Amino acid sequence: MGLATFEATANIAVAKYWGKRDEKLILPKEGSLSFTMDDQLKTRTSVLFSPALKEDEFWLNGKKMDMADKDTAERLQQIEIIRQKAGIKDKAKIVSLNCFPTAAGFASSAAGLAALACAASKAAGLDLSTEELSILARLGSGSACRSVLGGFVEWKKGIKPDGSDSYAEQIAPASRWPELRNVIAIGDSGKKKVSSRAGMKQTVATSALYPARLAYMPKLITDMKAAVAAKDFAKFGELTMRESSNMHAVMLDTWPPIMYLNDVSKRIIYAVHDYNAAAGGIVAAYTFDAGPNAHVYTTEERVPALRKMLSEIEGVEKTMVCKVGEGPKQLKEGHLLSPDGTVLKHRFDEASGKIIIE
Ligand code: 2P0
Repeated sequence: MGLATFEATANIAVAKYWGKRDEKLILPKEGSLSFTMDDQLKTRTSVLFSPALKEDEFWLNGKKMDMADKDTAERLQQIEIIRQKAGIKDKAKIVSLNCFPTAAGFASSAAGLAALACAASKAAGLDLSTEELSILARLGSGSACRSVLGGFVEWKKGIKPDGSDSYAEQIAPASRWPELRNVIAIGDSGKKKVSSRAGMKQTVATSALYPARLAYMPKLITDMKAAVAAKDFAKFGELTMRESSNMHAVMLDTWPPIMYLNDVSKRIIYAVHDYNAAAGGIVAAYTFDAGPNAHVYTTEERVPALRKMLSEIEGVEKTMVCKVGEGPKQLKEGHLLSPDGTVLKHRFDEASGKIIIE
């Protein structure tokens, strides 16, 4: 009980979550599948529960957040549940640092809220199952429920109104497909115009194509799991690209329309198809989230050529290569605050990829 620090990483979905059946409990209309990424896309979060604290405090990327803000309060609803589970009344101090560009289509909220579930429950003296951690993380952000596990992960939509059966499970560990890579092509790291939360709500309310998407997803998930189990990249790749397009189609069909893909994204789509045609089969597969950056899944031996091809596309500013990651880990040192509640001066040094604590 007291202070705990965890790191969790982003996950990039291949069968995507876009739409809720319950806004408060963050229950999805359909299941989804993702790979958890390695620690190049990570959040470190330290949590302290202490009777000495007068109020809950949340620091994100070095800035104290306004706890009266509705969005912040919603995202932190798991803290009160953790207090109830632990039977404590202590206030919490949360310090979180994202080590990658926030709000640019990277699922920074997923890594952050998964790290929060792990750190806060441990700091409160709880030893929770991955199902319980996944449910807590889900209450902060849907996709976060998948980041409490490493490898290939399924978020089961569940059918119960209380959400107790809506959590993530590992389908295969990272070691199942160790040669799988995500080559990320970053063209625009600016803040997105429509948040995922607002965008998906609008899609559910207005898109005439959305029911067709929901009807196709159960088979997609079955087929995708089979393709991963067989390590059948060609099948996995085709399903991944078609699914990305399906989600972006319902986004465009939303009223008013939502468009996360830009001209750079479209150039990448065409270039990957040309690349696959030259290779004589599907060896690279793009997927785009709620942003214009491409996540191009491929296998290790293809990375140098694919990375070169992507970096030469007009508008691509940076590429990075991620492996599949192992999931959250607890840190015994490198806390972002001290046991007396002092927030330590900290920053992410992009050049070295390290967190500097002074
Ligand atoms: C996903 N996305 O499956 C999909 C693909 C974006 C596109 O999950 O409202 O930040 O906090 O539950 O999890 C982004 O949505 O939304 C997302 P909330 P979240 O990764």
